[in-house]
Parts: sequence; structure tokens; C-alpha cells
Amino acid sequence: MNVERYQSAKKLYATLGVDTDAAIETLKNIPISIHCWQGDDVTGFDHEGPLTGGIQATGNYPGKATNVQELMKDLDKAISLMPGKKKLNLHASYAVFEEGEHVDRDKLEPKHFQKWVDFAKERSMGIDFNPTFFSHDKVKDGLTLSSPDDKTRKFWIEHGKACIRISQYMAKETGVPCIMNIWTGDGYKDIPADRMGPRLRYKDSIEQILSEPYDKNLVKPCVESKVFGIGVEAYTVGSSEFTLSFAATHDGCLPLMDNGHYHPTEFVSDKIPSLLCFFPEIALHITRPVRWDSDHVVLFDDETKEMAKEIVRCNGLERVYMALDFFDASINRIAAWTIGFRSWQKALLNALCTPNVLFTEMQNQERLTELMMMQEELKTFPLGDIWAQYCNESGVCPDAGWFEEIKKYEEEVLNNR
Ligand code: RNT
Ligand code: ZN
Repeated sequence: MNVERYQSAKKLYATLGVDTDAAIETLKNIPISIHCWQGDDVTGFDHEGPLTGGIQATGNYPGKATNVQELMKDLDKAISLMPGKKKLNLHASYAVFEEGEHVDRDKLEPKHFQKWVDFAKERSMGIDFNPTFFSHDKVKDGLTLSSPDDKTRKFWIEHGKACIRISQYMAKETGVPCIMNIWTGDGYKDIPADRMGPRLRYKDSIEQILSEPYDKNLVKPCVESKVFGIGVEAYTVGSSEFTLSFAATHDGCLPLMDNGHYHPTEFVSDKIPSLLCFFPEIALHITRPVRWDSDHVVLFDDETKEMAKEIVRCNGLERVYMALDFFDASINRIAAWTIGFRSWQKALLNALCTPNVLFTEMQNQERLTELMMMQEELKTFPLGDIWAQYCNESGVCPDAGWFEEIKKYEEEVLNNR
């Protein structure tokens, strides 16, 4: 039955010049980075105390992971329900210490991530890494790399440098380049007296971090911008203009766009082709902002589809590093991971099954009425049948059946925590 449905869908797409077999093969090899922090509401293992830095995970669904074993187990469950190629995305706050050991963030070493490296290698995944400039007592007055206090700034610069060394270790061990993303929640709740000073200090701090020697083929640093955060409503040091300009003027540094980090009327889908005109490579955090940077689970919605389409039709699959970034504590966390990952994959499949050559031709020949008509017709094409084929070939459940696994895991594992 499934096979027949795939065959008929394939024929239909072929009438528009779309090769669905090729689309499926391509999708199998696109790595998507899975953020470990959905599993524990961005808590991490290296500190007590709340999540800070202008971000917030809301909800208290039972069963959150409270240690590395639980988090790994949950990740494994989620991964088993996702088709396609995965990469692991870690934060420095997920360092694993020996019994009784505690190392502050400026002194972290590769060995504190060895367990994660083993985990990734056993599953043939690369790793992306993030220094953690939040949820820590050395965040002074909400500031880290832009702090006017030299001791504070020095501490966080040392943290960044340690993370470069750890990223290089991860890349060497896994054989896959490590995307190292710098994001801070630095900013002010109310109107500052000096907007440039913090930015000059932030610039200098990132430059010092990047002065740590590393192999540019192994470590790819990026800078993530943000428009505002909770408690940081008036001014963000790492604004869009700041990070874009930084990346543009520092060889090897990539801009990272998180689609929750712009004004609600701005679209990252439109920004992707703009940046690809200038940067050899860019990075993305894929999320779903609801009115603000709420980090809801990614869905197969219009803007998600549009972002995927831009990557595909700009021939950007090799130039855009894709990572998921959401954290919902109000629903089953493993289901959240799975829904978000599968949604982004569907968006990529949808993009790969779009007749981009044909549509571009229509645009260039001013056949805009026809283009609008065809874009609408395509919306009701049987993408679900292509998706089912892709899932079957990838050895995962193509339909809602995967949720049975979630229910079972919740009953047997999560509810006993
Ligand atoms: C916060 C940024 C940042 C974090 C993660 C945990 O607004 O999006 O990327 O979500 O680093
Ligand atoms: Zn982000």
C-alpha cells in the first residue's frame, strides 16, 4: 500500500520535474544538530540555581533528565524516532565531572566532555559546542564578555578560550568540524547611558577568545545575535548589526541567526539568501517564536518551510549549519525533540520536492500569475507519501505510531524519576 502510494506520488512530482528519489537520498545526508538542552530545560550539570540570561523554559512536565545518564538515555530514545543524519549540540554547562570534582568554567578541559565524545562517536555523530555565558554566579549585573569589571570579563574570556580547545578536541575525535557558537544575554533592562562601550568590550573579548590557536577546518566559531531578552528589554550588546559586522570583519567567524531573535515582523527566511551573498558559510538556530523568543517546538509551519526552501534553492545545504534550539518544559520533552526534529526534516523534504528550477524560470519570465497558481497547487501535493517512504527507508515509524514509544517510555522511565 505504502509502496503504491509512493509510486503514484513520485509520478505526480515528476510531472513538475522533481525527482523524489533524489530528494530522499539528499535528505538522508544532511546533518541536523540536536540541542541537548531540550532534555533538562537548559539546566545543565555544573551549577545550582536558576536558568538566567534572559531566557526561560516554562512548564514542569514530569520526568526531566537530572544527570548525564538520564539525558543520554532520553536522547537515545528521541534519536531512535528521528529519520536522517544527526549531530549533537552541547553547552559547556553539560560538563561531566568525577565524583566530588568541580571545575569552574574558565578551567574546563576536554576530559570533562569525554563521556559526550564517546556517546557521539558510538552513534557516528559530530558535535557542536557552546560556551555557557549564563546561569552562573560570575555573570555580574547581567554582563559577561561586555562587563566593565576586568575580573569578570577575564573570567568569561578564559571560558571562551577553554571552549575553543574543547571544540577542537571534539572535532578531532569525531572527525567532524565543530561549530562553536558564542551567545551572551548581556544587556540592560532600561535605557543605558553608553551603548558603544559594552559593544567595544564585547568585540575585544571575542577577539581575545578567537586568538586562542585553533584549526579553522576543525573549529568554526560563530556569533549569535539577539534583539532582546527577559529583563534585558532596552538594550542587547550582541545585536544583529553587531554580530553581522563582527562576522564580516573576522576571517573564519560565521554569523548565526536564531529565528526567535528578531522583531516578529522580520523573517529569517529572507535573511538567509542575503547572507549567502556575502558569507561562505552561515549557521542557524531553528526555533519557533510565539510573540517573543519563546522557544516553542518547531512545527511544519509556513516560515519553517520557507527557511528550508531558501537553503535548498540557494544551493546552501553545504554552506548552512543547521541546529535546533527550543525548550518546552510543559510537554513530554522527548516528544518535543522528536516533533521538532521531524518537522525540520519535513520542511527540508518539502523544499527538496519543490520545482525550484521551474519556479525560478516563471519568475524570470514574468509569469507571476502562473507562479502563484502553481505554488498554491503544490501545497496539496502528496508530500506525506514521500515522507513515509523516507521514514521507511530510514528505519523509523512514518506516522503517529512513534508516539506509542513515547507513552511507553513515559510510563516505564520518566514517571519513575
Ligand atoms: C538564547 C539563544 C541561545 C540559547 C542556547 C541555550 O536566546 O537562542 O542560543 O537558546 O544557547
Ligand atoms: Zn539560539
